Amino acid sequence: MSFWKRLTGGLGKTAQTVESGLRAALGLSGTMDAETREAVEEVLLKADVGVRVATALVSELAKKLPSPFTEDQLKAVLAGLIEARLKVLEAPAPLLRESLTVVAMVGVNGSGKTTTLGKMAAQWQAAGKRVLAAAGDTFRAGATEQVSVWAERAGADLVDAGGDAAAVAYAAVKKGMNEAYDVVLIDTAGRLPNRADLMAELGKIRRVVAKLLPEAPHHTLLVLDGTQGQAVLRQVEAFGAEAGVDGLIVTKLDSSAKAGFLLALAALETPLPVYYLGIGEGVDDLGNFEAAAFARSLVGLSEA
Ligand SMILES: Nc1nc2c(ncn2[C@@H]2O[C@H](COP(=O)(O)OP(=O)(O)OP(=O)(O)O)[C@@H](O)[C@H]2O)c(=O)[nH]1
Ligand SMILES: [Mg+2]
Repeated sequence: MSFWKRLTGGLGKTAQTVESGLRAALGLSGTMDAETREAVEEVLLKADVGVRVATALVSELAKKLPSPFTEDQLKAVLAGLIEARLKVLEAPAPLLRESLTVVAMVGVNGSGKTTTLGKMAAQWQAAGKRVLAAAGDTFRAGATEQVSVWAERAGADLVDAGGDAAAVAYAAVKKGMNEAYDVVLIDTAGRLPNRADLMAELGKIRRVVAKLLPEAPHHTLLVLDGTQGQAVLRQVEAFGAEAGVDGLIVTKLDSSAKAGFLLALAALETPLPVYYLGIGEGVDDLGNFEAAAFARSLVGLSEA
């Protein structure tokens, strides 16, 4: 099954809310009168797009929709408006460079860093790349075991050098350079951005890695738990500045009813690209973010 089809299933909870809400709104008058506008706005708020985006979308809808409008027209116009807004989140280029690419995964506890690292490793290995995973979560008991299981499943190699996270990352990048790997994927411990000591550790990882390879880490990806909705905006702000984050991954969209928060990510002053979406716990439940597919899935439309 295509990732698009699975995305539609993956966004199921949010899409159900949106679709049934839109249908109810449509049942009111079939025009964008005050009552219908309010009902549509409420649907969008339930999907957690945020107040400003919801208000803006409703007035854009009112301008674009014929009067009266059909369900198909409502969905198609809304999907188009959402797609236009989400476009800024599309990744400008693939993560991998021609030569060794170092990618660090960061985020709060339990956001899906290790799982996503495993899925990425598997995709790249399957594409013929040589992937080295670094067991850089030296805090949580069982973290090394977890990343080693994922590495093995992916057919990737693992560096578990002992010492602190920076030492592990250093050893991994060194091995990656010496042995001509394509990617070094660094797992890190979950941390709250208000813990200065833990945030400093991320800085240390970056510094030691840059000693070996000046532009490394080439990407620092903030992994966001998609079930948290708008709450992740604070994480984007806090990690962004501190940790040199240049891209996002959104996980657990399959269990989220708030997938609309991507519109809030897109509305930030400097939006960050979304490199991957996680839609399950399996190794294949990872795909690239595409604004059009996401927008259509969100309003319950089939593939264009
Ligand atoms: N449904 C669903 N579950 C996911 C997804 N991604 C991760 N999970 C689950 O979320 C839980 C946490 O995932 P981890 O990968 O361990 O998260 P982490 O960020 O590495 O956690 P810490 O290292 O403890 O900070 C696990 O039970 C995963 O199986 C996803 O896309 N969908
Ligand atoms: Mg982890």
